[in-house]
Amino acid sequence: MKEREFERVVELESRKLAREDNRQIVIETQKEVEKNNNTIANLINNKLHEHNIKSFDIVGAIGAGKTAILEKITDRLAQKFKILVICGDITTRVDADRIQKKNVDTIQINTGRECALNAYYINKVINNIDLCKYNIIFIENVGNLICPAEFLLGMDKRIIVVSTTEGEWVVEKHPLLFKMSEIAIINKIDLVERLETDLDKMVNDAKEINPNIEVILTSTKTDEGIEDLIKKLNLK
Ligand SMILES: Nc1nc2c(ncn2[C@@H]2O[C@H](COP(=O)(O)OP(=O)(O)OP(=O)(O)O)[C@@H](O)[C@H]2O)c(=O)[nH]1
Ligand SMILES: [Mg+2]
Repeated sequence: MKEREFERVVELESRKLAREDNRQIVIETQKEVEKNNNTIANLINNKLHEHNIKSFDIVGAIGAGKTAILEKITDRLAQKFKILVICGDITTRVDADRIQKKNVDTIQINTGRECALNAYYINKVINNIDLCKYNIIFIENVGNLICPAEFLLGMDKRIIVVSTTEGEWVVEKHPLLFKMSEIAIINKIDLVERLETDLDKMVNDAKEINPNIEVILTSTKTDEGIEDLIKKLNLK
């Protein structure tokens, strides 16, 4: 799609997405938001492909270790690739500051009352940066296992992160995001004996919900699984 046409469609879609009125309209708009969100997400994805950028949307429970995993993988990849990390958080830029220490560019998006990033936010970022500077984009979504399911962000792959501390039922309780993800990370496996979490159940549940999902067990404390995760990103 030509640059100007792209801008026009996104502008139109974005305006619809931003519309908010009374409660009745909000409900109607939420459906509209989902529809238009995916249109914008597709446009974002096309634009990233035009620039040969590989992209990943990391979702997961609060405190499951999304930022810790990003710190580990950017630390290993920063010498070889030009990386941008976009972090979503309600109010702070704590996560972006942590990742920036690994010598990669970061952008923090504060969502205020919203419990997930959406394609509209990401589109704003994409339109304001020089995409030629990057070959990988990671997005860390706001920590929760429900809202991000509604909003695709135009990334190539979605990675879901849960950890042993959330208990062995966390996968079966949140099937939608596991269905929508290509890679599932079960983090904090260094704690599994102490917590007596049934790791096999978590792995089996993920596979049952989505037989195509790659499940990787990691610990950012012992580095177990981190190299395996990097291989599965298929970056070459
Ligand atoms: N034991 C253990 N602790 C971990 C591991 N990974 C992360 N943590 C700890 O878990 C806490 C939360 O980690 P974060 O990386 O901030 O988690 P997050 O998912 O980014 O959290 P939010 O962005 O707030 O949702 C920190 O205290 C980390 O040190 C792990 O593999 N093992
Ligand atoms: Mg984080």
